[in-house]
Amino acid sequence: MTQVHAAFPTAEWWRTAVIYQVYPRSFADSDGDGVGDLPGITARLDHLARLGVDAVWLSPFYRSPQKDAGYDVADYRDIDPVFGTLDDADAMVAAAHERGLRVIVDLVPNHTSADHAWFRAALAAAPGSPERARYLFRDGKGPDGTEPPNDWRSVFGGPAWTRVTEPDGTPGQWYLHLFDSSQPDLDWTHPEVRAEFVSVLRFWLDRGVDGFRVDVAHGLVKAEGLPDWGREVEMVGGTVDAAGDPAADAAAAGEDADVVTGAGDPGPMFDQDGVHEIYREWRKVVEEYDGERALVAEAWVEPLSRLARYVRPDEMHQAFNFTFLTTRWDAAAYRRVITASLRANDAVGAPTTWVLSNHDVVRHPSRLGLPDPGSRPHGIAATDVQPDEELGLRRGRAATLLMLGLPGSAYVYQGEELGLPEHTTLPDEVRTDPAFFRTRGTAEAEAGRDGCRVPLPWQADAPAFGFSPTGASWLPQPREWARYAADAQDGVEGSTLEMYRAALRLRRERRLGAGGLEWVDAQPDVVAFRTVDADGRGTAVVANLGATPVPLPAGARVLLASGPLGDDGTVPADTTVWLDA
Ligand code: ISL
Repeated sequence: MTQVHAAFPTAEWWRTAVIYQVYPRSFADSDGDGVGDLPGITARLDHLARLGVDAVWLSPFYRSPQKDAGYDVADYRDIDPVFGTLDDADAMVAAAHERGLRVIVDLVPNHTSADHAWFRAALAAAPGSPERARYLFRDGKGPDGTEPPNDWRSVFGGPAWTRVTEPDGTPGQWYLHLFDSSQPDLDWTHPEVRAEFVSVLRFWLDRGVDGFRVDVAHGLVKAEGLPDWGREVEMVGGTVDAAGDPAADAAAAGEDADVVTGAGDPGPMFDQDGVHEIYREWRKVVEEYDGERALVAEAWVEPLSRLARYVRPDEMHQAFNFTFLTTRWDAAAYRRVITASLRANDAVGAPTTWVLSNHDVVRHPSRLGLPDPGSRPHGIAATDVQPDEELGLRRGRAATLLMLGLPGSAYVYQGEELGLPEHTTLPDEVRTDPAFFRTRGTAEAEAGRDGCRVPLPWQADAPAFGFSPTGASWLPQPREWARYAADAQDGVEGSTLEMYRAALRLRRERRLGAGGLEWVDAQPDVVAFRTVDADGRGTAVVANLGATPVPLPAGARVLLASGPLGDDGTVPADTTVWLDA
């Protein structure tokens, strides 16, 4: 047995928390307009308390034209009418706290919406004006400025620059947007931008929120002079570059090396050293408040040792582990990424996080049901190869029990506790993701992220499966989702919902989040580790990612399994068990 991570006795909540991501548009709709809202969330908090999570992170609910589902914020201090009011937000936070649930809100500092007062003022003002200086306006290249200022591409496809028409009607300057053209990037070298976000942090801290998930945390600072890059950017799965082969990089990394599942070079737009200074300032701000408020980085940065720079003691508290999320269904790859994650975070005294699904990626049961299990397409359309739903669910449950047995903090994306698959046959007419529109008709066409954002099924027999009182739903739900509805799984032995509830109960009772981790010798296709709590109580996790059953250790007492075990005391293919050990 090799110990790679030591147990610790007591801890701040964010070191071990299971955090549930609510995607407000799609969680629960109280007023029947087909879009989820804050009163809907409040009314369903008992589901989360009963599930056994520690905290809730909500994707943006701020005032927004919803060009990127709320990640385009027009007013950081107000709620969009589609989601409710500030009073509704206060009521939601209070109701969560009454149930012992902490609340993390989403902060989007890389860009505002084009509808934000600052950007409107910038458009109305002249080149070189103070109003434009808060964003990244530049003159175009070429004799008439008809070429963009540099060669950067938007993460959502197409150029990262859009040319404006000046107030006098002439073709004018260009502004940078790493995402949609409705999301202009702020200039973080500007003191007013820095001061504004500290003020926004305080606004929400004063209202009692427990922390912030920081969107595109690696993007705020750009390389001086905005130099050309000569490459395409794609944050998940790495950089598209003929010269680089992410798979080969990962293979070359070897058992003990730092692991990457994408390519390393972040380009001049991401992971610049200057971002860390911002988070040091924010850390000081949150520490002025009581109650262990936390900052979480959404940073697509590799390798893991580089990501760990975001969670040094004076920066953020957690960073999403996307290297784990993008790991293929392969036992050796899982062993490598788990070891590398724990080592990298232990080196800076931060907890490791684990995540399999969120609102930007194909839901993990569907990814694991693909011919290349665990690969990550940018959405799945009806014309694409379809995942094997049954196999995917089986592997998805096994992956979940593997994840929830690990020390540190884990994220659960709404609906994964129901085993929900991706909606893989959405008609193009209902899609809303800017990445779909910006890549449409190109060689890089993406179905986009709508398929993981479909409203939740709560009741098998109700209109819109109980998502809304009227049966309205902003995206259509597949008819087959009746069998995934929460009420169809409640109290049903072996259901995915009951598996998540049992796992979270055991995780809490056995303090798995604060446990150490030692690898147990096992067959090549098996991920097997043991964790021991501060009182010496051990739990073993055995995940069989191979095709043939493996025997349980002699005398093992099974605590929980992701699927039926063999009559002969074996762990079948694509199954994870937790053992008292
Ligand atoms: O979703 C992606 C690809 O599938 C990512 O590249 C994603 O764009 C990136 O992780 C940043 O995501 C965050 O910021 C975006 C927003 O669209 C995402 O929903 C959000 O999670 C822009 O604000």
